[in-house]
Amino acid sequence: MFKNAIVRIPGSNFAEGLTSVELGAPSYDKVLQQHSRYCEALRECGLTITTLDADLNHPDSTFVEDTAVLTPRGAILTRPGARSREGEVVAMRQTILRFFPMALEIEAPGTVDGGDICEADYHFFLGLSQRTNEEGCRQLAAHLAGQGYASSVVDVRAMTGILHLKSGISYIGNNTLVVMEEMAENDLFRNYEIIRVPVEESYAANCVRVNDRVLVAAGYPKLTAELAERGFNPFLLEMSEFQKMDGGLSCLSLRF
Ligand code: CIR
Repeated sequence: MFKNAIVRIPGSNFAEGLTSVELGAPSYDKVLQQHSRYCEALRECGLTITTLDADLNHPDSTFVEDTAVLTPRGAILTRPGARSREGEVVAMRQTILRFFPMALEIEAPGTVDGGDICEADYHFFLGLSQRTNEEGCRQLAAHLAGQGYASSVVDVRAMTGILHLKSGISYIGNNTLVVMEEMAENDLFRNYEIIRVPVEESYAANCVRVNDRVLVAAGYPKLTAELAERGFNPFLLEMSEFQKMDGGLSCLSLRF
């Protein structure tokens, strides 16, 4: 069960953040509306939200998930792989120390984006990506081992369609992974129930279990129906403006 979430209001320069997709520029009004609805959804799932002010020095800073890995046993601050995002961790540290007695860190030359880290109960999948490097995975695996967690590395560097591991897989509890088609056969996932996301719905593979609900991007009927059929309770949220900046549902909050 999660009790808390940390979010950050998108800044007016949100559209100046990094993106690899060509879906047009996000509308700031819609960004704020979608963000506000996302926060309401987290509240409806029972979470208490800590809302940080917009940070105009970091246009991508609303994607707070990338700055930390929070487990029931402790906090680990990351070292984001994009230069323009490194400074986001400084501001997040103070917030995290309000909830956790201390925070471990990833040190140079290691890089880790929280979007690459998929927690599946006591096992963590660490995405080796354009943002998270081998040294980052090594340091994070050691920190997690110190907390009693096992981990394995999933190399997604050759998968150009996704930014982070969690753009392609999500753990939604009940030993179930939601996995985009391209990764569904990966042997590392063999001990899990797999919900395959059809190619045309790949964006929706980034979904988030929050207590009794699973947050899912709106507009992906096949995945939504399959989740419902399997007894999960989907909560649909419009994500169009975040998708334009390579963002998904998980990256908009840190949950713990
Ligand atoms: C970036 O490129 O860093 C941001 N525009 C998007 C980050 C999305 N984060 C995530 O999926 N965890």
